This record gives sequence, C-alpha cells and structure tokens, in this order.
Amino acid sequence: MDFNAINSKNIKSLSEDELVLYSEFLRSRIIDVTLKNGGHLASNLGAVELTVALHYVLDMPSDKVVWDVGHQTYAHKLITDRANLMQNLRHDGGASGFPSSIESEYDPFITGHSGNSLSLALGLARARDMLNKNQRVVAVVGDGAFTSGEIYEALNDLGDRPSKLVIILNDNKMSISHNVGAMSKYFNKLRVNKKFVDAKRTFKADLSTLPFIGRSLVKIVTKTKDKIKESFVGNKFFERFGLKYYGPYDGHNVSEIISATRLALESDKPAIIHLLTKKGKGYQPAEQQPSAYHGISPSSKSEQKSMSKVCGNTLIEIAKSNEIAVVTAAMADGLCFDEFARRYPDRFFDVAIAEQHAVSYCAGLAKMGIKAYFGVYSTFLQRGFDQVLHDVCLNDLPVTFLIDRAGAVGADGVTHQGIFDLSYLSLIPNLAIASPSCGSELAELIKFSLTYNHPLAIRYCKSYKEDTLCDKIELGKWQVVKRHNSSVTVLAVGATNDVAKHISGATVVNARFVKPLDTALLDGISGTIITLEDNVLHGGFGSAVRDYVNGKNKVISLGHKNEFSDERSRQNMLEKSGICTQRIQKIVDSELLLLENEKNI
Ligand SMILES: Cc1ncc(C[n+]2csc(CCOP(=O)(O)OP(=O)(O)O)c2C)c(N)n1
Repeated sequence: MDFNAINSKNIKSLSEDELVLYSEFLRSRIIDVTLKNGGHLASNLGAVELTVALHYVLDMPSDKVVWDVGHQTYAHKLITDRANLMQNLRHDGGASGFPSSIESEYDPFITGHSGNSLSLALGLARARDMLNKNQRVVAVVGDGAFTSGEIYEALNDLGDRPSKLVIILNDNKMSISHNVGAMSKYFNKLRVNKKFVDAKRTFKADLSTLPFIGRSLVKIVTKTKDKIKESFVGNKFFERFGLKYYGPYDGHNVSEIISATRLALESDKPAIIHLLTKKGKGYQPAEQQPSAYHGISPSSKSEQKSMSKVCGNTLIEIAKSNEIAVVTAAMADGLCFDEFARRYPDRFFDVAIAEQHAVSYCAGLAKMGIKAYFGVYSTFLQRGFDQVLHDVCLNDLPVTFLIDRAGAVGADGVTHQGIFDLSYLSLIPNLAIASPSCGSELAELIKFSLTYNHPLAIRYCKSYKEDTLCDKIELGKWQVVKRHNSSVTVLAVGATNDVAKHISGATVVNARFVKPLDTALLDGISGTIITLEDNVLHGGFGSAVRDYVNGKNKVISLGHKNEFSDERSRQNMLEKSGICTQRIQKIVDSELLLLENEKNI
C-alpha cells in the first residue's frame, strides 16, 4: 500500500490493521523530517495515533479540530496534503511548525501559544449552533496545557451553557519538563482508572459468557466497580463542569481511540476523552529524554554563546548572598533555570503554563521583601500584560522580568516572534526597561536589579556573539562604544550592537536602557540620530527617542515593520529590517554627505 497517497478523505477506507501500519509510517516520516529540520519531536510522536483516529472518524475540514499550542500537528499536516511542505519544515517556504490557516483549510487557526484551544473550540461550537450547522468540534489539549488558566475560563463557560464538543486530553505526564501542579496530580490519579477499566472489561467479558445469570451479574459488578472507582479517585471533576468523562484509554491504540471518539461524539453532553500517551513514542532517545526532545534544533556549528545560560548562572551567583526567588511558567529548560532549580529548590517556582499567575505571584513575593525574578519568553509575556501593569507596576513592586527570546526568533516563526515587548512595555509607568548587548552586560544588569527597588524588565535574545567591556550600570545611562567627531550618532539597543559596532564615521552608543532614556546624552547630540532595535518600530525605542528630541534632531529608525512576520530565520529578518552593517553604513554615509553639503551651501 502506498501510504504517501493517504489523506484525510481516503483514510476512511483503511482497515484497522492498516491504520496501525499507517501510524508507523507517519511516525517514521516525523522522525526523519524533524531530525533534519528541527522541531517538536517528542510531542509529535506521542500524538500520531490520536491524529489518525480523528481523521478516520471526523470529516475535516468541515468538522473542526483545534490543537492546543499546535506543536503536535506534524502527523495532521502529513495527512492533510502537506508532505511536500513538511520536507522544509520550519524553514522558509516550508511548513510552519504550528497550525496555520494560511497554509491549509484543515487548520482553523494560526496558533502557537498554550491554553486557548478550548475557548477557540467553544466559539466554533456556539457559532455552529447559532448558524444551525452540523459540524463536529474537537479540542486536543495536553495535560501541560491543562495548567493554563484560560482552559478553566472556557470550562466555566461551557459548564454554564453546554455546547456539543469533545475535548481530547492528551496526557503524557509532561509539559516541556515534567508537568507540575495539582491538576497534574489529579490526572495521575485518574490514570489509576485505566487498571480498573481494563480489569472491568476482561471481567465483564468472562462473566457475560455464564449461562442465565451472566448479564445480571455484569450489571451488578459494573455498578459496584464504578462506585469503587469514583470513591477511589473522585473523578467527578469534569462532570461538575457538565462534561461526560471517557477513559482513560491507551492513546496509542487507534481502535480504542476510534471507538472512544465515536462514543463521545454521540454523547448528548460535551465530553472529554482521557488518552494516556507517551512523549517520544517509538523513538528510543526521545522516549528516554522527552524534555530534551521536546524541541530540537537541526545540528549546526554555531559560534554564538547562550544569553540564557548567562542568566541562569548569574541567578545562581546572586542567590548565594541575596534573598531571591526565581519563577518560571513551565520554561525552566529553555531559560536555563534547571541548574538553579536543582541548587535552590526552595527558591525556585515552576508555576506551570500560567504567565498571568506568575506575574501576580511575583508581586506577592516582592511585597514581602523577596526579590522576585520572572523568567519568560517575550512572546509569552504578552499573556501577562495586565498583571505587569496592574499588579506589579501600579504597585511599584521590585519584580524583575527576565525576558528571553526577545526580538526575531527564527524557526518558530510568527507565533513566537518577540518583537512587540519594547512597545507594550514602554507604555507602562514605573517600569524601567533595559536590554543588554552581550552576556557580561546581562550579568551586570541582573546584579544592578538587586539595588533597584522598582519594576525592571531586562530583555535579551537567545544568544550573542562576544562579550564586550561593560561600564558601571546606572539607571537610564547609556554607554558610548565609539566616539567619532561627526554629526551622526547611532543608538543601538541590545543585540543590534553586534552590527552597530562595525559602523565607521559615526558615534556609536549602546542604548542600554530603553526606559528611561539617557536624556543628558540625547540633549548633547547635534545632527542625525539613527536608532536600531530588534522590535517593531511602532511604539518602540526609535519612537521614544523621536518623541523626546521633538524635532531637534533628524531621527532615522531601523527596526521591524509593525506586522506579523513569519520569517523563519533571525538573520534574514534582521537584514530585511535593515539591521545589517551594510545598510546602516550606507545610511550613515549618505547622512554625512548630506550634512557636508548643507554646510557648504
Ligand atoms: C502561553 C504559552 N506558554 C508557554 C508555551 C511553551 N510551550 C510549548 S509546548 C509546552 C508544553 C505543553 O505541554 P502539553 O500541553 O502537555 O503538550 P505536550 O508537548 O506534552 O504534548 C509549553 C510550555 C506556550 N506555547 N504558550
């Protein structure tokens, strides 16, 4: 059989045995393509059978499936005629690593952030009902995603006004790292049910063969076992939200998932199917180290150093003599906080995928005099905007935000760009914003935060080229990197210093603080100012400088366009936005010429 020709329509003609073989085929394609291009290997391997079963049972794209985060959709993409695009997964011209409604009608939304799937699905289901349509709606939610607050907002709504939809709980016990929190413990307890369910099935099958009394015995035993099961694990949680709970089932048994899905779709209530899956299933290294294989990069020889590592190490250093707490929302590995967690388990808090909670929680810690650090990727801090504004900054509390993966992010693409933080954070009173150009400056800024008793955001990209000499950090003071006796000054924020320092014929300044601005330095500049930032231009550093100088200087700003960019290479994105030595040098040269001509007139 040519499995390459299988798609969401003709998959329905496969036998159950063929579905098993097809799942193995998809699994090997996923391994090949992800090892080559990088991506979310372990999560995808765990979701193969459930994806096959959903395509077998549902009629997509009319029926809708919303994937939480969407990092587990590789099998779905392969089934939905994207095998060619998958060859170039996460690279320019190839498939996105996440669902994309631009890429395919089988993806209802573009997503990449966690916890929103049930709300999106509920919106679809309610609209379906309003329009009198007959589509089936499914949300696939990981146990990690189930730690997100938004899931509970949706459950609360669903419980109030039931709408027909099915939630597939893809429970592999893992977020990126081991899943944490009370809900995760609850799922573990529900897992115990699997033994009861299996035992019940065999027992029922045996009993029913008894002549005459078999059927009545089955009924009595079933009732008793259900009671034991309930009192043992108290599995009423979902039922209190009006959901019918099915499971748990083996999430790698296609036939079992197919029957469960059919059952749940027929239910007159919204339903949840609990599937037990294994992250990395079928690929030994990923099964053994699911965190390491959550997201992998294609092997490449990078000469870049890790900012995240510097951050983690500096926190360990300052924790020796300072009362600090370090908080993450399920991103300890990516932030390089794992070693801190090992050394200081009492001062480390993984609050699960709950950015809003993490921010307010830090406000609570800070109020009691603990220096709180919230490490977070720029794109995920968007979730906590109000908490930053209302709980931390309005109360002027000394929380430090360590904002990693700021700026253009590369292969993760549009959902993960960290290009908005300077703009949305600049709006907030009481918040100082700094951006280091290298690791040693990041370390100095973190040490500076110990002396700074107000909210502080330090935003940095994943890696840097080389350490430079960093002068003493003072709030709102910039560092002149190169002084030149000309009328052009380049003000570079964070990583853009890498290119700025190669510019000749202009004074180059490391604009270490985006807020407050170094007004004394700005007041002393005559001539043209060129601002560089790895952020959208709208509301960012350049616009703050322009507002401040208010016409005194000509200001040319280079940064990203205020648009959603699905650029898959950080380097390309920076170059397209003009943040490359060649382009900046050209601007400097033409400004110098212009100023020279003006002088001669
Ligand atoms: C708001 C938000 N915070 C953090 C992340 C980063 N992230 C991507 S996948 C993931 C773990 C999700 O776990 P789960 O839902 O159980 O899926 P699994 O990978 O285990 O299949 C996290 C934390 C994100 N995508 N969105």
